[in-house]
Amino acid sequence: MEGALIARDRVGVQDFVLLDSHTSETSFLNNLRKRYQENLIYTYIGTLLVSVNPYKELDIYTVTQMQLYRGVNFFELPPHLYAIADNAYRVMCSEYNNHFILISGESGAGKTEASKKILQYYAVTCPTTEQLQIVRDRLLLSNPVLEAFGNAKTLRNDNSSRFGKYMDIQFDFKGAPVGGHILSYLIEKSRVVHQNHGERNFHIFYQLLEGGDKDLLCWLGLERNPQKYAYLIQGRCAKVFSINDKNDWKIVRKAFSIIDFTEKDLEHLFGIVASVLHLGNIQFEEDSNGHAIIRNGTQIKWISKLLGVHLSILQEALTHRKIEARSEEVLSPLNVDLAFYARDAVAKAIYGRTFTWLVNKINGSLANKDSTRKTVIGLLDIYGFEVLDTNSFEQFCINYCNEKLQQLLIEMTLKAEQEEYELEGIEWEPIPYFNNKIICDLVEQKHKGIISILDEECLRPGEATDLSFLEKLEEKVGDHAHFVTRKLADQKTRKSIDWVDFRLLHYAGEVTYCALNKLFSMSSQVATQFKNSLMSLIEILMSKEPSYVRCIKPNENKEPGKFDDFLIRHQVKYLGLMEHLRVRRAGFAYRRKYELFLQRYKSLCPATWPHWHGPAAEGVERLIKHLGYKPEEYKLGRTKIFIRFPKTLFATEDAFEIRKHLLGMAALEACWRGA
Ligand code: AD9
Ligand code: MG
Repeated sequence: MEGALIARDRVGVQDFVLLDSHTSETSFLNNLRKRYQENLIYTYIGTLLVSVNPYKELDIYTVTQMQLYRGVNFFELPPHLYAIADNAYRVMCSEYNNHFILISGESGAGKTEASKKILQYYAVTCPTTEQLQIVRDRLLLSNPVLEAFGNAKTLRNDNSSRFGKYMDIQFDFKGAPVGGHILSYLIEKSRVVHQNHGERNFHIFYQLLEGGDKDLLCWLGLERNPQKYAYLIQGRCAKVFSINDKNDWKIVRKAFSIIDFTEKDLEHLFGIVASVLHLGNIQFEEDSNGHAIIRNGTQIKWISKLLGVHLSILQEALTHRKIEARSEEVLSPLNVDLAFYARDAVAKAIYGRTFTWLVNKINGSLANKDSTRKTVIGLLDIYGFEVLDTNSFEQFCINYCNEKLQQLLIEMTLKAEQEEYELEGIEWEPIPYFNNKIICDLVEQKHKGIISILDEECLRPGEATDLSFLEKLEEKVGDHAHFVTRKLADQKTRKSIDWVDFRLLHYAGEVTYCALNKLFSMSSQVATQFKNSLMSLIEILMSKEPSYVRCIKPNENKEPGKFDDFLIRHQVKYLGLMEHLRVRRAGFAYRRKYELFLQRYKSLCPATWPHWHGPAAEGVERLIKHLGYKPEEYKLGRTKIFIRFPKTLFATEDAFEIRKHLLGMAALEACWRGA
């Protein structure tokens, strides 16, 4: 018993619910730190998994480990992603219902890695046939392709997802993965034409230049050196120590061939990637009328060839805009500034559409055509909450998305908890918690929310400006507790206010968004579409059984083993982990189905050992009577035993450890005697 206690002291408890001391943030953090220092990156709060990014390879994702977790009850083994994955899978198979695993946390916390590990777990442990191998491979290989086009190096993460991803894995009645479907959310297109210092464009550009063979580059009119391309050098870090573009290119090329892309598809695809690079190098100059004309003819010829668009149409598109006058379309020439703007808009649009095409194409190859009923496990891996030096419309969308997921989690965990008590006939007092619905409403409410105000402003073409948008915001939501405007321009010294911003107090922290350069007023449709797609995502999720993984980023430097107390405490706070723990502990810290409880501890009572033949509930009653549980320590529900104090279960666990030890000795003794 002493041994068990010492071990627990060193490595902490594997379920926060079992923390002995009161539920203070400090003891929570101490437990997390202790475990992290022992490379134990996973800890439960009941059935929710908390994961702290180790920033180093751990030996816990081997096939042997996967097999260890396969088909084993949730709490029987140390906390792991595999336990979460396996639990969802087993419940899906036995109850034939749909599940999702929501992986959340800020940028760089480990969401994408977690989702890939879960997918690998299913690929390795689920039954399959030779025929289904291809589906399995495609599911796995869709990742490198989407990451090449949708991920990029940012200051926070060398492989940051710049799009949201929801992937359904479909299973047949035998539990074999037979297909999949991916929904993608708002790719950060602005990155195609602009990157902040220390950041890169999407991986694919660098992969193509580093890895593409000579003939391919020649055919695309590209040079190998990324420094030659304006769209690749703004962040001044084309080379990244942790990224091997050449190798990644090989992986992506191979993946393409498995996911059913023909050579013709790839020709088009790389042609588009290359034409984006050529576009970035197009320069304009002024003609004698002050109109923009294209300066470098070679680039535009390459684009025309690669996109298959006639040269004159392309030139026109970059230097003119169409306006409607008296129901006629008239071409109006652009000045140089607007032409640069048009060029970037074309590059972003091309890339955005290509990404959508890519997702559709992958979906085509993952589609399962047979019409028998399938169950699904959905994996949600969205870009994490982020605060940059300059936060624009895209950060607004990313952070709003995280706000929505937090809302979903709050509703579903609290709801599930309350329902469970109700279902089991146990009394329950709700726990106060911060509900971020108020912030979601601020953003999305009809007529009154920020997105609606944006829409309204955009219905006043010619009149609306970023400033008028901000004034409207101030008028309509100015006194909202989570909204602050800040007029940066000093009205006394400047004639006009030329830029302003507003600040939102998100659940995860304050973010100042700039409404500079018409970023906001040009994005109305996008915001509404994004809002609608999130609403339908939430609907999809609400119809499924949830599991949660909460990822924590341990430090800002991507450094292994460094546990930054301040940073982690902040995440523990805003992720609502303490509240989650309190809810778990308020009524009853621990609950288990009678059958499982009896199965684990039956050796502790002569009446139930080695077999109990009556109903499990009665067996449990006998067992806990024998163990001396006091009436205030537990409640018996309809199908489960609820244990109020962790120490009760601890004592039982310790007794079980000793018993196991003794039984082991006895078995050994019997063995010796037999010999
Ligand atoms: V973002 O919101 O897309 O910017 P994520 O997805 O949360 O972010 P990601 O999974 O990409 O973060 O993890 C960031 C990096 O941390 C990875 O590239 C790995 O280097 C590292 N990481 C994350 N999880 C693990 C792990 N379980 N084991 C080892 C890890 N390294
Ligand atoms: Mg990610």
